[in-house]
Amino acid sequence: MKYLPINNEVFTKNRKNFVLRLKPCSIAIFNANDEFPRSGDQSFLFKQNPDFFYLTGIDQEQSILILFPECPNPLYKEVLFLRQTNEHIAIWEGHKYTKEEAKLASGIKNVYWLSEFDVILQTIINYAEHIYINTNENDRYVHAVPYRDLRVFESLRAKYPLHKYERSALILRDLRVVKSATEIDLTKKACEITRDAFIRVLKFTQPGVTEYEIEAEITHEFLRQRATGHAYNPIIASGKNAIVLHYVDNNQVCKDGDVILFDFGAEYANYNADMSRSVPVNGRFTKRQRDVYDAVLRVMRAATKMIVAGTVLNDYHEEVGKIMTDELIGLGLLTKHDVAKQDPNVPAYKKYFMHGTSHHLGLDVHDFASRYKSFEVGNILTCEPGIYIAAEGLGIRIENNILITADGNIDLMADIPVEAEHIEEIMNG
Ligand SMILES: [Mn+2]
Repeated sequence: MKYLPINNEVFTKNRKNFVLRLKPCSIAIFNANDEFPRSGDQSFLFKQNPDFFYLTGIDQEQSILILFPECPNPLYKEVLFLRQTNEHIAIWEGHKYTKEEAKLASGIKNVYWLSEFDVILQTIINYAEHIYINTNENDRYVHAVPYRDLRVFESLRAKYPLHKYERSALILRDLRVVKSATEIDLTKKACEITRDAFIRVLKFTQPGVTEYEIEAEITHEFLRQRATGHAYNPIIASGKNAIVLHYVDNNQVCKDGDVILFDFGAEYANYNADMSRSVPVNGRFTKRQRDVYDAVLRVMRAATKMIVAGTVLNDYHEEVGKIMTDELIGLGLLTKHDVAKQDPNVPAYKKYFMHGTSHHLGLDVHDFASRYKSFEVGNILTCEPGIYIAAEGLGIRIENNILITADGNIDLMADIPVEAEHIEEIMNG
């Protein structure tokens, strides 16, 4: 891992909060993510399962966690299983956790090698009534490939058909959405690295540079500051490419007179930043670009004010839609007549602003949370309005990350340049 060690108290507390919500007489089993094949004998760079990391701080493949708070044998109330390393693995793959290191990283006292898992599980599982399994319940994604927790569930159900199976995801959905002080600090760190990469890019950008050269600058800044890498595939979309919402080709030349839309963020210690900015290639917005830019910024400012405890996501999106509608009328993109005759299910503004304004952010970039529960203190949300005008080859999005506090909210990206003049000043400095 490139990131610095994290105090294990946060993971110990997460496990404590999790087991408090289990039904009586329950055992919960969690698996690390699979290693995914890339080609030949290669795997993709390992990425830990976010729930597994949340509960253990262990960032290594083939690891298993058992939580059984009422286990009659006190040795097995909290057990971590790890892949046993050896000289061969050390030489070919490098360092893996020792038991001592894993104890220190996770705060779990009982650490065993993976080879002991089946025997230990068999000695305790029949004293439990419920077995909690960690299914991936993200409501925006359907997994075509059965992941490790699902495969373990199939084999457990075959061996232990009469236990009652339960869903860990319901508990984690409510826990993970409220961020602890440590999680907030790690997210802030990801935001700081992202800020530095953006400032670097502002100084680098000029007519004739390519989108991939800009991407390389960002990656350079991320890695030199201990980020694992990008939180998601970075979008470096100049001119009309900004109309493609998930443009990741990043292979065009940035032209004089165009605006570039950036959407990138660093991943630090598995926590993510998610930032968007839109800047003029030549360092000066045209009048029209500036008008659209300022409209998006006003919408972002107004929307940010609504990101407070008690707000419901759907109502919020509806309100932002109204504000955006007024701005689009101001820009001459919509008329009052268009709005008067609009289908309420597909409001007219959607032609120019087709995505949502906010999502939760955390161990997942689109973090796991209920869409129907109102915002709470400790939530981190993005705020990312945009206006995309295909006919003008212009797309502008601005996105900051907002932490909800007891007395309002804190913009975790408040120190990242966002005013048009400030951006122009840095680009021409
Ligand atoms: Mn986002």
